[in-house]
Amino acid sequence: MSGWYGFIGVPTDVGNKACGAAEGPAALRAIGLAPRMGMVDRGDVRGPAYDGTPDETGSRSVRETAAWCTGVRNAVAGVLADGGVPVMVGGDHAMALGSVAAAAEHARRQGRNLYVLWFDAHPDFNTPETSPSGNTHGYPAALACGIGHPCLLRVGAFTPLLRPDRLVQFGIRDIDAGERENLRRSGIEFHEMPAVRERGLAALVAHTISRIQAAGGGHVHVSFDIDALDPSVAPGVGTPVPGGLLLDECVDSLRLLGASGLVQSLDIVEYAATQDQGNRTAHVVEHLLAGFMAGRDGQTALVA
Ligand code: Z70
Ligand code: MN
Ligand code: MN
Ligand code: MN
Repeated sequence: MSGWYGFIGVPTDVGNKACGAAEGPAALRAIGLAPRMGMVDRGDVRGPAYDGTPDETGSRSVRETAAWCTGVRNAVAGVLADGGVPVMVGGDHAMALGSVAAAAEHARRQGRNLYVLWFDAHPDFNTPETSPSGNTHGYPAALACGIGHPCLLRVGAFTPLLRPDRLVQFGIRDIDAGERENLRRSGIEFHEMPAVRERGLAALVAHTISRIQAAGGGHVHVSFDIDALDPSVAPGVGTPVPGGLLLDECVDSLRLLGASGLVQSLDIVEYAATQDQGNRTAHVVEHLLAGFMAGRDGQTALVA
């Protein structure tokens, strides 16, 4: 398949300083990720520092999160407009609001439906009312579906950016009580780990791809939080949750997604380099990307 990949670094911990994701992109540049994988390096998005002071809704760093997401939105829009596949490397998952905004605007211009596939230990479907922490990295999936903090809903050109029945989540195993109620009310399809174990991740993903194809295709954005993986595979994350996905099933799933030809934008987020054991998790990021690219380019993944 033709096309090129634009690497966009998003070095921020704006969704929760303790997640330690701000140094992720630099660590991935240090192993030469973009050139080694033939990606065009479009540089880093820049933005303000985390501010832990809660606002009147109890949310932290709302203005800062909006600024980062606006920067991400512009960078992603630039790669899409130039005909590339933007690969956003984070950095905190709050940035996904910017990616989804750009994907939604691009899809709309092309007359396509937007779908988002979300791989994560967490649904990131909190609103200020349900969030136990006020951390904006718990908000982005809900914001994409049009619910949450009004200042953040204004990041995109319109809201909702995404129809709730076009969001599918995989690998979920840490849900807050109010967040579960939000998911239920919005009718989100989310596959928790017992279901993933029973049916198989790649089979679930293949089923989702078929469903999208049967509905006429569209723009699929994949938002991959590496804490979806089991901490024994990917220790370099801020909030490790046991009982997660294995590397092979994630690589297989990303290969299927690449091969589907539907995926036009990809986030790989929450790499906390300071928590990594050597470069283990950095290489996990490389394997995930290699799987996606191999599927898309119709080749076999070859990573040392
Ligand atoms: C929790 C919250 C979260 C990432 C933790 C945690 C959300 N549900 N996301 N780590 N990446 O505070 O909303
Ligand atoms: Mn985070
Ligand atoms: Mn997560
Ligand atoms: Mn997340």
